[in-house]
Amino acid sequence: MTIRTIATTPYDDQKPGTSGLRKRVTHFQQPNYVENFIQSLFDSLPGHEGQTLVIGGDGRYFNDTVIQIAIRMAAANGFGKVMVGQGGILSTPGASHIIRHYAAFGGIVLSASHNPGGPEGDFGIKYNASNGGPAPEKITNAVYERSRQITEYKVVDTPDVDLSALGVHEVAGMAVEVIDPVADYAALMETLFDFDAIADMFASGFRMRFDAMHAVTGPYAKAIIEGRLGAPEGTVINAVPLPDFGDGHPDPNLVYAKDLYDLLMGPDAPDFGAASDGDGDRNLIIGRNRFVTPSDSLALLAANAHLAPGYAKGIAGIARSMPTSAAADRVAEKLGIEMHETPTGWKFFGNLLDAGRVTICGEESAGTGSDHVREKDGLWAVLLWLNILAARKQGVDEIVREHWATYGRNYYSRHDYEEIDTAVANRLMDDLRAKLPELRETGIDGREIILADDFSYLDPVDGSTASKQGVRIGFSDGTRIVFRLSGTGTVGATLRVYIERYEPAGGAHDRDTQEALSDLIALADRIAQIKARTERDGPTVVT
Ligand code: VG1
Ligand code: CO
Repeated sequence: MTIRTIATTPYDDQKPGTSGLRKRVTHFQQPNYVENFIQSLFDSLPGHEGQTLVIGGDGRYFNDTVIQIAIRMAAANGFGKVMVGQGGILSTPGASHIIRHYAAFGGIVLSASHNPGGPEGDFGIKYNASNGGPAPEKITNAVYERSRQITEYKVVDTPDVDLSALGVHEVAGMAVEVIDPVADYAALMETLFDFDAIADMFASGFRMRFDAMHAVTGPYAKAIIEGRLGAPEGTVINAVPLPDFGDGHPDPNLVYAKDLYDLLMGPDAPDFGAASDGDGDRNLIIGRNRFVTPSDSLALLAANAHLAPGYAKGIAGIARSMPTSAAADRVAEKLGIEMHETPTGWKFFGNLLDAGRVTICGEESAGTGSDHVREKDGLWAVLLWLNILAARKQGVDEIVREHWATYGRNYYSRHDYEEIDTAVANRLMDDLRAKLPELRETGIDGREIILADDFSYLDPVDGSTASKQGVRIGFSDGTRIVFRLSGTGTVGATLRVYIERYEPAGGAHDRDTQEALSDLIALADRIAQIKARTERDGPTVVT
């Protein structure tokens, strides 16, 4: 089989963001756009010859096309073997586990995560390294540099591989193994959690709804929750991954999973509700009459993890992204374990996890995970919750209230202004940065500001740094406002404003979140002049 070398010209916009290269499908469909990026990636991975590459995706539109391209290019570039999920399916945490379990060189995950799919939607390509985690910036920067100079790519001329059935194929001398996307992952979950206790809970009438949002978690949740744990059929809804996610927006938040929220707040609410996103790494947790904010969920999972067999020995430490609330910090303090604050994006947790310094990590954007893989893991969070509910024999609401009574409550909300003009967004952030010295000096409304900076991170494991990771303004009572621009959007800019207020143990923990934060929301607008500059009345998404 001859390897063909095809001439190409570079694109100047192949810079991976918070989580891979993410663009409109139509953008990816430009001539050689996919090939350029994949070749730039392979060119930036010394030592890949003869090694195993894992490939899979969340089933969105264009997945099938890109998987075949990636297989042909992997063969031409000298990989020894490709492992690909049946039907092209692998969740992000599932792919992370496969890479680790089979000691693969790395993996390509095709997903734009929570962004909408379909021909008019978004597409994305992520690369995960041999530890199973998202490529660190060292690699993504190299890929970007390479993509600006690329002149040719390599490919073999072979027919499409049939991904519909399990088995091994050969593509130009390279083995392509089509694997069950769920089996290894389900087995891993069984080592971490007390499946018998959870199954008993379902057998005694515990009711749950899991909304897979027509995305990748469907087959995983069906096999584990209904299959192994014996929840009644119909517990998992929207379980078949569709190329356009059933025309939905697979982002498990209070806007796009509103039906689930309404069900859990309604008269016939089940005990527990959960959802996951496009690629299966996020989770939404709602108890009967109790929405659990992701930041609280991180703190609660860390505080109760020892109730699950996989964490019975306790956890080494916790890490959270900077905009995530400080609720988890209080748990770490009480447990006397390490606590780390990292920039947004799972790639920053990898070194801490590899070094064994932290066991549980989380982000306010509904991502939680542990050292079992190197990605956030939606279903893992749901199963840990179920394990905790089974062990404590209490409802979600009761557990959350007890947590606040012990640690205090961090009222928390994120306000997103989506698809705003990029120039306006950049100016807003620049002006905000320029204002910081003055704010530190004078405070605001007579309140002392103890922190006003643009977050920089020094990785304690490898000494790498990341700067300009978000403007934070903090007050002495634990109140904090954070401003940053999204790195996952594909149209214009998205401004994220994160607002947090701490109410100590014994304080008023029953207030409505938006009401409890209303003065800070107004203050954020005054400091950054958001409404005036964006010409918007308010945020497009409130979580
Ligand atoms: C968002 C979230 C971040 C998350 C990232 C990827 O990034 O804020 O916490 O890690 O999405 O999640 P940004 O830059 O738009 O704020 V996913 O589920 O897209 O892999
Ligand atoms: Co995701």
